[in-house]
Amino acid sequence: MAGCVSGRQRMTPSEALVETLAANGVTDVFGIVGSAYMDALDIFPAAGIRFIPTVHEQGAAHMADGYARVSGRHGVCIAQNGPGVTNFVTAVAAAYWAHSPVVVVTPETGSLGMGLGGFQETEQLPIFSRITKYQGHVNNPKRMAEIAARCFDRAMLEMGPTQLNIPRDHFYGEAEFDIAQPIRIERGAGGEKSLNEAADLLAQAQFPVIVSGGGVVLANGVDACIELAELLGAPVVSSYLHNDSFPASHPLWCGPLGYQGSKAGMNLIARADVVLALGTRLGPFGTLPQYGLDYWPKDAKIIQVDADAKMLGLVKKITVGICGDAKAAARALAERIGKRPLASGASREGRAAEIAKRKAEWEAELDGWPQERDPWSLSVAKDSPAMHPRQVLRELERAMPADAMVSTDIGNICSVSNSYLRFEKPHSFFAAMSFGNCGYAFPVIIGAKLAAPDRPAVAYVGDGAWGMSFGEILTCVREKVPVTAVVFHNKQWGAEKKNQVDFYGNRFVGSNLENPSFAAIARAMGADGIVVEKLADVGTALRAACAAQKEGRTSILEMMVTRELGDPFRRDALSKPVRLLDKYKNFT
Ligand SMILES: Cc1ncc(C[n+]2csc(CCOP(=O)(O)OP(=O)(O)O)c2C)c(N)n1
Ligand SMILES: [Mg+2]
Repeated sequence: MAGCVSGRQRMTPSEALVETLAANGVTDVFGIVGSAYMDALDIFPAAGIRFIPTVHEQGAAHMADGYARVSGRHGVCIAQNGPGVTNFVTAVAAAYWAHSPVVVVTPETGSLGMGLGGFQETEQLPIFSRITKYQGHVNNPKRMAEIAARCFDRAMLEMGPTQLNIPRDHFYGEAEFDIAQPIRIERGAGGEKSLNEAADLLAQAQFPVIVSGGGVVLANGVDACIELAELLGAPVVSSYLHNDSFPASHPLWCGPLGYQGSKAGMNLIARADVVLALGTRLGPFGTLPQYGLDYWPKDAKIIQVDADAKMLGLVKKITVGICGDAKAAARALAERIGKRPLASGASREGRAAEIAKRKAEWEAELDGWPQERDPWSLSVAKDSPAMHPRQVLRELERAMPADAMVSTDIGNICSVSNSYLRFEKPHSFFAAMSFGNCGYAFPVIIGAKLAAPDRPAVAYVGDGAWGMSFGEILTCVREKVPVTAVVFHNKQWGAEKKNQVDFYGNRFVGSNLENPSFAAIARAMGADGIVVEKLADVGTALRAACAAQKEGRTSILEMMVTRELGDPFRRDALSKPVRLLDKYKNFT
């Protein structure tokens, strides 16, 4: 890379670290300033690296995650040893389950003081041991470049966060360093035998269905997935929260599986005799029954493709497991079946008609489902002037710019949005994924916007989660990163309240919220704050906010919605309360 040092040279460990960042193409690092690494921070600008100071370190690591998810490049964050570093934890766990190549740089108490309980001391390796793919500890300053480079390589190799732990005294000194060029390992399509077996199964299938997962997005394999689907005339469903893994306008697109997913997709996969699970670990939460439909086809033969061999057959029984890159595997399978007679060929038109019919039914059902119909929702919406969440989500869907990036938080309304969020291109949808932490969406979209400044950036956030994350408005304003947050103001921690409605006799412990005007707070912080109370204004507000991003303006759209609640997250995981003590006998 131009401007980077190459070959063996004498430098300081700080210089070796910064040169390794530069050698890996790093141009942005998120964090909060700290003495522990100030010696390296001081030369970031000279190395062409922008430091983005955030409000909270959790925000910094989420931003690194969003940055990585849209760009496919590393996201990098850094913080002060001790409290700065422990503030990263939740966001690193989220990035782990989002498969994001985030390099978490964690300066540590100095090696000569470690264990003495001086200041800002904690053992930082155990804390991250289960939420990183690799932990590099700079045990000697002379190894700074080597270990830093390995953290960057492993984050890409294993598609997940890595930790670079540096005792703070190890930034200083002098040594000879080699700045390594990045090692990027090409993944192949998978083993010959398993690909041949999979091709046989696909060729013999009467009703093949493809599940397109996050691995398809990571591998830039959407085109290969389309090619294979078209060869087979196979319906394509997206795995849970990977709605951007297949273009929604394609006739074979059937929408996402999982919580609040597409009934069309669920009904079609239920018919499959062969399922090709392409680039998905088939996570347990993503295939649970929904809407009373236990749709997973238990007798179907399952072909699973995943770049991580450990995921093959982990959750669902499989017939063939292929350890490979989703794009390369799809191409290899298409090549193998391209010229063969396909058992599904004769029924291709019938299948196309069935896909179209199921999709039309689902769209009609969504159109005729303006509000939730359970007794709780009907009672709270009855005399409320506020908007129905489902109608707001439909309006937002219609007004969403074509190339928008959307992040979603983990509340009830954000979850219902799964039915309404459709995308034409990959690297567009950044949901909170399996870690499911409140407070994910807003900082993630800020990171995404930094990586893709020309794309409209929109976060969907519940009012509870907004309380956790709105501080980062300051980052948008200070650093001029214009985004749009859509805040669903329903005065409750709705997703959890739903459990109290369903299981705990409407006893609302801790789930009601008193809120100030979020729009007024946004304005006080230097952003635009808009209260939206009428359905007719929803689309206009979103379009205007996305346009305002071009002028550098961040907007908070405060959507005043009713307290109605969609289906719960975890019907599977709760049971009716049992009380044995007399004093609690009414709490059932
Ligand atoms: C960090 C964190 N704390 C708590 C939870 C548990 N939780 C899941 S959803 C939810 C409620 C979200 O409320 P809100 O953001 O207002 O969205 P709503 O459900 O009202 O649409 C809570 C508290 C969580 N997932 N993450
Ligand atoms: Mg809420």
